[in-house]
Amino acid sequence: RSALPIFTQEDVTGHRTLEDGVWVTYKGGVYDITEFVAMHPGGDKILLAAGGALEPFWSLYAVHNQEHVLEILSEYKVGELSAEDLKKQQSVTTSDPYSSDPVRHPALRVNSLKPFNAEPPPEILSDSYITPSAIFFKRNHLPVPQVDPGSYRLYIEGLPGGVLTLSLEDLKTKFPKHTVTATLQCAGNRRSEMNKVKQVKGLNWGIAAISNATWSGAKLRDVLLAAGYGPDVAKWARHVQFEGLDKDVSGTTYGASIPLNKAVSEEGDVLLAYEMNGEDLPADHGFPVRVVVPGTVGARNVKWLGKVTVSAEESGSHWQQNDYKGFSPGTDWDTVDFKSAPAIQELPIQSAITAPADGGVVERSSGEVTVKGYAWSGGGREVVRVDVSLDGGKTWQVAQLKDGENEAPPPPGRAWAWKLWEVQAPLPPEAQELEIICKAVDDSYNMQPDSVPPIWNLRGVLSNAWHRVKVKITE
Ligand code: HEM
Ligand code: MTE
Ligand code: MO
Repeated sequence: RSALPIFTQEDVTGHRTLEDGVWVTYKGGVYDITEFVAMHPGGDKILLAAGGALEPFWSLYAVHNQEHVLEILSEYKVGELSAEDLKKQQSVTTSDPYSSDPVRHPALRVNSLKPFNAEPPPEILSDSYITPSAIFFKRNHLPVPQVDPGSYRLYIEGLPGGVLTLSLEDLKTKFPKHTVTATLQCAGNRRSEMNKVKQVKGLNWGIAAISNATWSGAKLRDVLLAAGYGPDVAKWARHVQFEGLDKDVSGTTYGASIPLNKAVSEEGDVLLAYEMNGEDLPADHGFPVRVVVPGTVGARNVKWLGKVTVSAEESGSHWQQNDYKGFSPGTDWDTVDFKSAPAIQELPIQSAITAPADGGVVERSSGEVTVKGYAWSGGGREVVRVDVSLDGGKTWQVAQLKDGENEAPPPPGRAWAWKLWEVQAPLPPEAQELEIICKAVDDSYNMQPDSVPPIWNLRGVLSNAWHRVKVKITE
């Protein structure tokens, strides 16, 4: 062994600032990296590891798995970690919280790996009314929890009858099975267009943080009735809270809530879903049970559902209180007051062009162009029209809307699924370039705003301006 001194974890933890010195550990060595902090190519992120182990960070930022990085580190070695503390550490640092995440389809465009966030290529999205589960967009805030379906229990709380506990089997056999085709959209869909106007905080989603699936499960309404929901409860209760089984390092779970009325309404179609597209829910989409709240922002469709609570209050979760809210373009991070804005529930009218892709080309010889896209509105409002322009908005034509092939037309107020649409148009003879635009209209005559700046917000949510793509015409 080297002649370097032995330190305890406590010694290392005592060095967490530039004043006291910055110490870290790596594979049982103790390093005083105080002098290196200012030289670090990755900036002051390095201070996150101060007083602790480098391994968890380096497994996240794989750029460090190189010889020259280890050489730099070795210059700063001051000692060894005591054998006892090293052993304790190894049980923590060798376990990557994301190591049991499922395998994903390589076609997905990854926005962040840990946690996993990805969207399908847009041109694939519009090729099928029902999005295959493997390429359905995935939005996780935390590692995917592994839930054993046999011992899974769902707790329904806050009702006069006390806690109702249901197994997966109970959910499948004690309540009628309902199937709903519903589109899910993340509040951050199309955030990248807001980012171009002025920087926003959040994952840089393109136009495909939206997908459509059939969901089957018990109606939340039926389960709440079985748990004792009735007119007396309606007098005081206002919200239904959901808690996921996915946890952060401090044990905090993902959570959200929806208005009570949506949850108990016969027409709300809120499901405790155990199937997606006719199969068990995939791990990424909430196995074994997730909430599906048709017409409502993705964030309230809680996956890996552990608990349902009927309450006078909204969920206290970070994602209900301090995220997923809209603000004025004039509000910045110094002035924002999250309490001043309501949590996003129903989403506004939305549409986007999936083909041709922005920056693509069309050949003059083809004589025409086919434009495709999706359109959807929140709250069960049906898309009734999509207007498409090939000349930057000077002239417009109406796109052909398509429901699913085996889908009956939705009852009024319950249009939960998107419409795919298509326009085939001759190429304008003189044009060298097309600026293609789409905009949708729902049955309340809500329309999309024409540009991003008036709806820009610091969090980059609710990005639903007219979608514009430019394509070149090649001779
Ligand atoms: C990049 C060294 C700790 C985050 C780098 C690079 C080096 C380095 C040499 C450039 C690698 C290359 O491009 O070839 C070190 C050393 C560390 C340390 C010696 C510990 C003593 C950390 C920690 C974090 C971190 C704890 C995060 C919590 C990053 C990031 C980059 C980076 C994000 C990439 C920056 C970019 O892509 O522009 N580090 N690092 N590093 N480091 Fe570290
Ligand atoms: N539920 C849990 N438990 N954990 C999460 O991170 N993400 C939410 C929601 N439900 C999330 C969750 C968000 S922000 C969205 S947009 C949708 O799940 C995405 O659902 P999907 O991954 O099935 O597309
Ligand atoms: Mo989301």
